[in-house]
Amino acid sequence: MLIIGELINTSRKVINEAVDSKDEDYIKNVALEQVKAGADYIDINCGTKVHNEVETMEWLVDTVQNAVQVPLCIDSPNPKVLEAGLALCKYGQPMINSITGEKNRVNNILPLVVKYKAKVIALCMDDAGMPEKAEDRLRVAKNLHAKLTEAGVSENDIYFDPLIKPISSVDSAGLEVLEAIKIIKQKYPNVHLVCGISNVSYGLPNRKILNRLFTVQTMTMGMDSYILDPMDKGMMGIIYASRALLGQDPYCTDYINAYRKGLYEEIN
Ligand code: THG
Repeated sequence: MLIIGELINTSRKVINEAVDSKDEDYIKNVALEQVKAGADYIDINCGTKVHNEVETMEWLVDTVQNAVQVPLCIDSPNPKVLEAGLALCKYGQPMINSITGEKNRVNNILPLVVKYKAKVIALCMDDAGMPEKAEDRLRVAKNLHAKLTEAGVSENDIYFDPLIKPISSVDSAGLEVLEAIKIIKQKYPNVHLVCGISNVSYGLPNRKILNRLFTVQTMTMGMDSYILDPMDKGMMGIIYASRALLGQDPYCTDYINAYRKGLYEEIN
């Protein structure tokens, strides 16, 4: 299970302001708090900075690494931004977020995965666009699996993202993702599955309940990594409990230790 902390994203107003004012202390603190809360990787996304995304990524990577010594998840569709971030990564194995089945992205990003020996998030979309059905996702996953493994990428470094769409726009969006996880895991038992969970609840009230329940449902189907807010102690409790219930936490050691450290919320 990898927890990828999502909070350093310039689509969030607080981060956008900290980047604009070069507030290093603010960014460092958000990185540190996420690691203390249990994040294994820190995602860095400055996609809203269309005119200086490369420079912003470089500044954020350096700033975060001045606060924490954890690996980073460099989040951009742009190969130049990815390479700028990767070149500065100092701690552990970096993660590329993301490649897709689109010709351009495969041509430009696959060489970076190999060069930096990175883990890679592979979005289940291609030149045909966003997937609808579970089978559409499997088709893209097959194509990407072939290209990645032929290039020498180990299955253990591949994280398929089925792409979560809001259930407020398509009733069956959640169900198709659950089915996709099942059939991708059936075909490729050694790859990983990851997602940004909060898309599922977009446009609806009381989003946390949907995000938390969908985390349990996707874990049950075999998803094993999440891009989320690790400071959400309710969510972290659900993840620790769900791992233990699914037999992924021998002797419930992590569940107990995280409880003792106060890493998740107690429910009365
Ligand atoms: N898959 C992959 N990468 C991703 C995503 C995904 N990267 C970006 C995103 N989705 C995950 N990251 C975030 C970061 C912040 C927020 C949501 C997802 C966030 N959203 C606020 C909300 O939902 O209410 C709105 C922003 C605000 O604070 O103003 O904080 O799916 N591979």
